[in-house]
Amino acid sequence: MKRKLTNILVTGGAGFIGVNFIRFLLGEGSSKPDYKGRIINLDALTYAGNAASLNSIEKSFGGTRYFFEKGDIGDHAFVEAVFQKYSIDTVVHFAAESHVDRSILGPEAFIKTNVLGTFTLLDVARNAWKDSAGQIRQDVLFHHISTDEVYGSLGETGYFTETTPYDPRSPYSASKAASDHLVMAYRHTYNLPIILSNCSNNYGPYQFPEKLIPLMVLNMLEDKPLPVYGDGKNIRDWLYVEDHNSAVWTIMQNGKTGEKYNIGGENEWENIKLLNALIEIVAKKSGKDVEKIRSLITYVKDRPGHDRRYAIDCSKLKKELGWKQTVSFEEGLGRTVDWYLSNREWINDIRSGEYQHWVEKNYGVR
Ligand code: NAD
Ligand code: TDX
Repeated sequence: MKRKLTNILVTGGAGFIGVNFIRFLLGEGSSKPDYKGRIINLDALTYAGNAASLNSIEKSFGGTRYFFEKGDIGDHAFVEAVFQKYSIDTVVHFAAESHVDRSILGPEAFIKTNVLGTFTLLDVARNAWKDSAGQIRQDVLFHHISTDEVYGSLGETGYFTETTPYDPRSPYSASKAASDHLVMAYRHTYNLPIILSNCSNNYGPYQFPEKLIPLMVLNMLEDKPLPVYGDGKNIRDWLYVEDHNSAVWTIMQNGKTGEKYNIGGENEWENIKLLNALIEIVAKKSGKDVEKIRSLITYVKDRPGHDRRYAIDCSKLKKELGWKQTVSFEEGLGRTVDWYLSNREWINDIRSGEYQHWVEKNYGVR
């Protein structure tokens, strides 16, 4: 049965990947998908969310194809009302607490949003999507956005595939793993039409400057220390955010209901090597002295339980659905640095709230 995909509820649409997803789907990204329907953005606007990131979308599509609803995914009555108000037929569930360091310092919010919040969304969908005979409709879709971190940590070799057993090791990844299991359980128990995707590290515009790449870019521009955890040899697999979103859209349109797809960059970097590459780019674009920036590198105490290596095998997605990455790391990092260089207002805005207070309390000024 063909999916409707006409009234799409995007949860967490004011956060990094969600903002980029909405811009992409409404034609403001660098590739233009063929989407004619509506987007309903449900976001609690936590420290990580910024509705102003979608000002141009609001201006062009507000009240016709774009709608913003401020609220918590864990609020059953509110989510139910949003489902009814907009006749939601599709959910893309990005909303989460997403930063590993914060989950180590304060895990509770991660359990509330990532586990209980996902449960609430699933349960509202299960009730809202019943047909007149009480059967769950199959022309709808609940797409759950997850992470490669649920698979644990790799040694020097090997890759995560869709059948790698879960082995989460931080409160963040444990909460994401729990949400993945709930999504699968709603498929098996209630026949809810779900799809799950697990992606590697994203980077690009609008990423909150608590994550490695934007934090380092801003600290370089502000002559602040560049804090490298442990020996700097942990490895991540990086993907430009627009490529993640084109994969999600491909899966939503053509993926098989009930399946799980890995999404990755096939682009592994040791943190310290990535940092050195980034220093070269920032120096070139900002006119700062490369050696002066390099002298800011500061090795600091390791993150507790720091996963050593992540690497995604995304061959299922490539072979079955024909997706591929389109933005090279050099190109993507260049675009990202350009964006942070020219969006000072956004940076000041997002840093001004609760987050800065949290950073200062836990790390001292960075
Ligand atoms: P983010 O932290 O930048 O944004 C999260 C958004 O969710 C914010 O706008 C926030 O206000 C909203 N939110 C948080 N709690 C909420 C709640 N209870 N109710 C409603 N809204 C709430 O996160 P991101 O980096 O954009 O990640 C989006 C999703 O992608 C997450 O599910 C994350 O686990 C997953 N993911 C991220 C990456 C990455 O590298 N960033 C990689 C793989 C998967
Ligand atoms: O200051 C830092 N210094 C440092 O060495 C920071 C913030 C990070 N790091 C290291 C830790 C990791 O090895 O850089 C690497 C990347 O760190 P993060 O940007 O915090 O990302 P990570 O922990 O890998 O998780 C990210 O990718 C998977 C996202 O935050 C998750 O939401 C996603 O699920």
